[in-house]
Amino acid sequence: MPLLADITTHRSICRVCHGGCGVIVYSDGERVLGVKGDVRSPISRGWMCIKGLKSADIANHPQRLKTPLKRKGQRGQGLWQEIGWQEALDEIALRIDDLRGQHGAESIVIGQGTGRHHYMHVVRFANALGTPNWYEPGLAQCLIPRITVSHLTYGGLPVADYYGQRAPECIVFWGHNPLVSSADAELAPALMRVLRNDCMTIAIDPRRSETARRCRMWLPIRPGTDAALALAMINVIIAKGLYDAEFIDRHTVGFDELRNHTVPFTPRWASGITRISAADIEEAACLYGRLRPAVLEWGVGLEQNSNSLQGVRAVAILRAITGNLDSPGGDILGMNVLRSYPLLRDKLPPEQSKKRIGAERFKLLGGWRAYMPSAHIPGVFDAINDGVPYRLRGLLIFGSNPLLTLANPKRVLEGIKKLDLLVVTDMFMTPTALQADYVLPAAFWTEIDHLMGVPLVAENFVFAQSAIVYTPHCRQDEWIIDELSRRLHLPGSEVSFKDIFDYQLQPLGINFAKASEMIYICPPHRYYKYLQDGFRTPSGKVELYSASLKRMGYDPLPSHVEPPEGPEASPELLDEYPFVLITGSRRVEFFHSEHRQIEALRRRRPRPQAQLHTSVAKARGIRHGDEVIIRTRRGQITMTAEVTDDIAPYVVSVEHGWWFPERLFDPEALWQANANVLTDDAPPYDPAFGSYRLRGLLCDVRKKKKAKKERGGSAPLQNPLQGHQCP
Ligand SMILES: Nc1nc2c(c(=O)[nH]1)N[C@H]1C(S)=C(S)[C@@H](COP(=O)(O)OP(=O)(O)OC[C@H]3O[C@@H](n4cnc5c(=O)[nH]c(N)nc54)[C@H](O)[C@@H]3O)O[C@H]1N2
Ligand SMILES: Nc1nc2c(c(=O)[nH]1)N[C@H]1C(S)=C(S)[C@@H](COP(=O)(O)OP(=O)(O)OC[C@H]3O[C@@H](n4cnc5c(=O)[nH]c(N)nc54)[C@H](O)[C@@H]3O)O[C@H]1N2
Ligand code: SF4
Ligand SMILES: [Mo]
Repeated sequence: MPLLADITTHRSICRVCHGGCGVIVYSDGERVLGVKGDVRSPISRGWMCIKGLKSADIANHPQRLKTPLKRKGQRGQGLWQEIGWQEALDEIALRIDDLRGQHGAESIVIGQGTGRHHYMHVVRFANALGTPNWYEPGLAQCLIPRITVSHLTYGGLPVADYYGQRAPECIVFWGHNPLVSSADAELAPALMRVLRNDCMTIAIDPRRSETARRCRMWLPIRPGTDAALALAMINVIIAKGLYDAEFIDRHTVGFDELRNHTVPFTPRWASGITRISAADIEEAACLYGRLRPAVLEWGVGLEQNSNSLQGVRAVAILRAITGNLDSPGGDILGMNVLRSYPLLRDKLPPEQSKKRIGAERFKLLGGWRAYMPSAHIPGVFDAINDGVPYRLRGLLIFGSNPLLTLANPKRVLEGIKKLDLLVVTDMFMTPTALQADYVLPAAFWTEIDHLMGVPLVAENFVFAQSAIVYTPHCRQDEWIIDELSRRLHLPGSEVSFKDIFDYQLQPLGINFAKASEMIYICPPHRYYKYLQDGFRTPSGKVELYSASLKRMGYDPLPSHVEPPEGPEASPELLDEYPFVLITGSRRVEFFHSEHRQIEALRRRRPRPQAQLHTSVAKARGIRHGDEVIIRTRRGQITMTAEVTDDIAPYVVSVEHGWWFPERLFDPEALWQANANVLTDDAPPYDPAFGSYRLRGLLCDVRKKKKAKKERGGSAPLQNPLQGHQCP
């Protein structure tokens, strides 16, 4: 028990999720003893979510990896030799060098996880190493469509202005649940403050999510049909003259084309597709069109389907025609106050870029117009498994758990077994790390030096933190990358990640040491930047009609495409799979596949849950808390039923990321409740991003029967998709 006199306090930034909440950390110099919210944070103002509050439990968890490990037995057997850092890094560097010499740098894939502190450093490493093949489980399925479309349409990613003098009059939450997700450092507490005002709020979501429950209007959309709804809202806004004529006249191109294009897309047309009544569509469009300033908050619900480009484009255009861009209390364009991360793109030779898996086909994911060119994940696993178009042999993973977070994880495992080299850096032994040749213990947020732009990508503010406790055994990912780079004599290896922090801070006239003293750096926001600078698009205007997309062979104006597996496109499947499946709606206790071993969090949510509507439960004889089997054409999993009225009556929503640390060595446990057994990594993909389908698929749900009762079957169910009429 440390004496009170030995306890020190530090101010820092939580990064259990994408991060950003201000924290006071109590420590005895060796361990984190506890945390609480920092009231001085300009955004979180003392608030923290339950995961962040349990940071000490995570930091000090007995199952944290404590030393580098080298595999002794078969992959997945869990027989390890403990080795030192020098030995591990020397051996890994040699193995990388061998692969590079024998098969080319492109044979080594770099995998990483969502929006962590080391994100850009990993991309830099791939470029320096000369491999075009890096990936992240989000990207085409998360944020890259929103970022890319925003750049194509208005030259930057807009974020909600919850921080200025003026509050929004209207907020639309589109496939987004920020009260739970605090996604991309757009933190829930800022939104909570705004919601206390009397503003109009509309949620477009198949579930009445935590955020939707706080909204005045809930539009339970059929998953994967967002483009149709957005097109109809554009139609109404134009037909009723609710657009910002002056803004359109002065700052946009292609309005006439847009107007002509959207004439057929009436609320009545969209109603049949989205299963939202025409009256509700019209009302939502009128509210969003009339109230200014308005914010349109969008989430990953728009992207995890095979129409991600045009769905996101249609929604993006709504912002532009209503003149809400970069206005106080509206959707503001990023200030990008940090100098952009030196990614060493010029070190990747053009002949190597050409070898990027999927680049030619998915131009906005991997081609030269891509925001941050990366490889197409299903293609990567084809290349590992089948050697097509060439064999990928090494995989270095920094903070990701692909056996839980990628679609078709059984194929991922098959591929992993074939690799010559798998290195996983993680804080815990995960199912993925269990397959590795080397496992390296990663540092937790209290143990790292870090600089972040907030919100991610837009970077209106800068937060900085320095390590509070240095653990002797764990290392920050950036340090590991620097050490490998030096051993491999890679370009840029003379620069350390901390030098890069100083470089990024130059425009602010401070260095990292100063920034981490200040912690929160919040320059005033400049609104209406386009009046002076124009929009950062080829025409300098908002491109409602995108000539760039047309040149690349994509539709210059958005359109609806039916989800390829669904009640309209594949009615022949409805007898067997009568429901629409969505996966991965966030839960506040867990970040993706993390935290199942953190007792205080797991106790709050001990079992994986599937949400289904009361009417479905009744017809299937399912009660709240029953075990249910959810099946798609690709496989089945078991979860606990959460029966609710807060979901469209034909939708089943399953949690993602579930594994059981207490059953790490049971091979069946990995598939038991793994949502991605149900999802689809097969074509068709989004034509520009290659997005695959994690939401909007067909499924069935049945009560799991005890062996004896199995014969009885369940009551015949009236198909909730056929015959569902809009009011
Ligand atoms: N079915 C379905 N699948 C999905 C989604 C969905 O909605 N539905 N969502 C997708 C999306 S949007 C995303 S972004 C991905 C996320 O996919 P991943 O990024 O693979 O998700 P995590 O489970 O968070 O994996 C992160 C791993 O990194 C470890 N870790 C945490 N911090 C650090 C660190 O600082 N360094 C290192 N080295 N390791 C660390 C954690 O212990 C964990 O094992 O999942 C995707 N998968
Ligand atoms: N606690 C916690 N926070 C997280 C994460 C986490 O795992 N846990 N993950 C982080 C990551 S990487 C991401 S990408 C963000 C995601 O953050 P969000 O985008 O806010 O969150 P989700 O809950 O994935 O999805 C939002 C909503 O989309 C709805 N939805 C599903 N399909 C559709 C559809 O077809 N159309 C529409 N309109 N809505 C649909 C779901 O019901 C859900 O309520 O969260 C981040 N924050
Ligand atoms: S929302 Fe994210 S940053 Fe804030 S306390 Fe929770 S985990 Fe930490
Ligand atoms: Mo994500």
